[in-house]
Formats: sequence, C-alpha cells, structure tokens
Amino acid sequence: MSTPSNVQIEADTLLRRNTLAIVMGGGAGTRLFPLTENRAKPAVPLAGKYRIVDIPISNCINSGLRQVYVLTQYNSASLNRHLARTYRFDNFTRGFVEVLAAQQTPDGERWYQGTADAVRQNLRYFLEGDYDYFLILSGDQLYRMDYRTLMRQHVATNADLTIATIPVDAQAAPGFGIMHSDENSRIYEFVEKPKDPEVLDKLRIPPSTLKKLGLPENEAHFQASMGIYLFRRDVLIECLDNTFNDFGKHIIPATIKNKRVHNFNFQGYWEDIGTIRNFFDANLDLCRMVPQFDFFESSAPIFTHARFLPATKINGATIRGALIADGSVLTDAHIETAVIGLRARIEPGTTIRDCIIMGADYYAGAVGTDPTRPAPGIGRNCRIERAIIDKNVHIGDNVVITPEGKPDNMDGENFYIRDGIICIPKDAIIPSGTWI
Ligand code: ADQ
Ligand code: ADP
Repeated sequence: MSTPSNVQIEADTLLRRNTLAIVMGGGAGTRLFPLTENRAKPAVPLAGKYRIVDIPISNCINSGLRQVYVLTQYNSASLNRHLARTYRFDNFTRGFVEVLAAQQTPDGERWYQGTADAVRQNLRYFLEGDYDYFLILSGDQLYRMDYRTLMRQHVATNADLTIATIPVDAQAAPGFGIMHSDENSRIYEFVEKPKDPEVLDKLRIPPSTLKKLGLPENEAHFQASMGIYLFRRDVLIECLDNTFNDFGKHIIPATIKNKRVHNFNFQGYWEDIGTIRNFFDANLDLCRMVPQFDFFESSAPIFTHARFLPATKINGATIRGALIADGSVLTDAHIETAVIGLRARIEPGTTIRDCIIMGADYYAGAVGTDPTRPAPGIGRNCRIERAIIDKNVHIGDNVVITPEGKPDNMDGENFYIRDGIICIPKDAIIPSGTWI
C-alpha cells in the first residue's frame, strides 16, 4: 500500500475541517413537476427508499465532509423531517446538515434568482464559520464521488476554483457548460450550453486528449461541467461581488479570465436526474442485472432515514427486474422492471411494467370497500405501465394507467404526462374502473 503524500494529507484535512458543502436544492424551475408540486426537490423519493438529497450528502460524509447546507426555494415538511431524522452527528464533531430556504432570508421574501444568487443571499451564514473552502454541489445528480480527490488536485494545482467535469457526446453537449483546458488542466474557454453548431464544433476535445481519456479519437466529445465547484473563500466572495445570478451563465465565464480555474476530470457514472425523463430512466436502470449506479457498494454507502419497517411480504408474485423497498405487501402481482417504494400494497391480478411506485408514508389499516375511495396502494386487476405513482396514491380495482396512444406531454384530471411518462401526483385518488 502506498503512503499518502503531504498534499494528500493536507487536502483531506482541509476538506474535513475547513470546507463547507452547499447543496443546490432546486430553483423555481419545474423540470421535476409534478414530483415537486408539494415538496422541495431534494425530498423527492429515489430508488425505493432514499431521497435525492441523500446522494450529495452521502458523498460528503464518505469524503469526511460533515458540514452541509441545503438551499431550497421553499421549506417542505418532508425535507426537514427527512434531514432531521437522518443526519444526526454526535456532540464531539462539528457536523450538521441544515436547510436554508429562500423565504427565510431577512433581506426580503425574494426567491433565489439563480444558483449564484442563492449562494449570495446566504453568504453571511456561510462566512460565519471559519471555512477556507466552499464546495458547491448540484442537488439532482446520481453519482458517487470522493471529494477528497477533487480537493487534492485543487491543492496540488494551487487553483482558485476547480470545476468537476465529465466527457459528453455531441448530442448531450448543448445541455451543459462546455470548456477547453490546457495540459495543466487550467480552463481557458467556457461556453454555457452552446447551441450554435459552429461554436460547439470548436469546443471538441482534441484527439490527443481523447486518447488519454481512453475515448475513440475520431468521435466528437466535449468536456462538460458537472455543476460541482470548489471555491477558495476569498475567491467566492470576490466572484459574488456583483449582481450576476448564475454560476454557469455568468460567474464561471467571467472568472476564467482573471483567476486560476482548473478542471477536475471525473471518471465514473454520473447522471443528471433533474428531469422526469432522466429521473425515470435512472431509477429503472437500477432494476437491470448490472445497474450503472451501485447502491450495494459498502465502502461508500448511500445513507438515508433508518426506519424500523418489517421485511416485505410477498404472497405470490411473478417479478422480473425490480427493487422492492421495506414494509410492502405484494399479493399475486406481475411485476416487470419496477422500483417499488416503502409500504407499497399491490393486490392480486395487477400488472406493473416499467414503473416507479413510490409507496406510502403510513399504513391505512384494512383495505376499504368503497370503490370511489380506495385505500392507499394499488387494487386488484390493474394494469400500470410507464408511470410514476407518487406516495400515498389510492388506486382502486380494474384501473388502467398507460401512456399508450396519448401525447408525450399533457395535463389530465388526475394525472400529468411528461416526456411520455404518466405521473400520478401524491395523495391522488383513482377510483375503481378508471382508464387513464
Ligand atoms: P443547469 O443544471 O441547467 O446547469 P442550474 O439550473 O443552474 O443549472 O442548476 C444547477 C443546480 O442548482 C441544480 O441542482 C438546481 O436544482 C439547483 N438550482 C438552480 N437554481 C437554484 C436556485 N435558485 N436555488 C437553489 N438551487 C438552485 C448547470 C451548469 C452547467 C453544468 C450543469 C451540469 O450551469 O454548466 O454543465 O449544471 O448539470
Ligand atoms: P419516510 O422517510 O418514511 O418517507 P416521511 O417523513 O415522509 O417518512 O413520513 C413518514 C411518517 O409520516 C410516517 O411514519 C407517519 O408517521 C407520518 N405520516 C405522514 N402522512 C401521514 C398520514 N396521512 N397519516 C398518518 N401518518 C402520516
């Protein structure tokens, strides 16, 4: 085993003691609507038993970083409850995980105008601590990163700001901040979401670098920002001393001109799960034989609220490719590629295909007999396909839910379709015999 170098030890200590993590919990955007209709984006349930915010916070904890603020537009009860129940550190460490919601700032009841504005509005709280570094993280990404590696490079290159990057293809590139950097990883060009094909073409990673990254030299690849920024304290203060609202659009392009801004090349699975389509695909990917994200990796676990729920009970079922969270009861159901959340109830004869079923926050007791007000869970002989069923939804018997034959985006009485995926909002009641 190699012994850690001085830079390594210094960087790890800086991250543990002198760094504050700031998780960007979502703007006014509605990309995950209707999942965010009644809750803040970080509280959206993920992979059956987690919430989206567990990903960046677990990455922090696994990297030794235990001082975390989560910035959201509004305070949702489920987010506060989840964080308070999950992330409790002992009295002998300085660890905390706290929410800062937009309307709580004394400067006025103003929503954050963008990522930089959100950080600026809370800067006074961040500067109260004697932090030397600020690690700004996106709140809606599925990946596992040891931020110590990022800090080590930041210290070794003596950078003012380090941006984590990942190679993307030509189709994905217009959705990201794309950059060029030199052989010392210093960024000298940055274009936020380049739409113009000519501009984009000039930003291709040169073949020699592609070779180093192990990518085919004749293909177009681009170095994309992951929206993960490690700032030195004084540099963050200086960068926010203006009225720019956004890191990607304004701050980064301006900062590369007069500061040492480096890129940190991340290698591994990384997915933006901030849209219904990406969120859906990333969840269903977990049902594959070998998923791209590994929740079973015990050396860097993903933490969540530890609940005391009984093991799931399966009274007969055919199941192919599914995650089934604790406390569920499945009776003679047919399930193909589905993420089934906590306390789900699925009755006989029901088929679920390509779905996220988020489960329930509570048990309803005995199954009711009123067909207009079914109990929480999914009744008998239903067919549900390509759908996200949010928490505490009551679905009766003989209900069909499928996007087949419908437009890719529409709003219905009790449902929404986004990117061809049907979403049934939290607490909805779908009476027996309904066809959606
Ligand atoms: P986008 O993802 O489009 O691009 P943005 O909308 O700024 O950028 O969101 C970044 C993160 O901040 C997301 O997690 C979002 O939920 C959150 N967020 C946005 N506005 C917020 C606000 N007002 N308050 C709190 N949180 C907010 C960015 C960069 C690109 C980069 C991609 C990578 O601008 O350069 O390529 O991230 O995904
Ligand atoms: P989880 O992390 O398990 O998803 P939540 O924070 O969303 O938990 O809330 C779960 C808890 O909320 C339950 O244990 C229950 O006590 C309570 N709860 C939420 N909604 C209801 C409800 N409609 N009826 C009864 N209890 C509820």
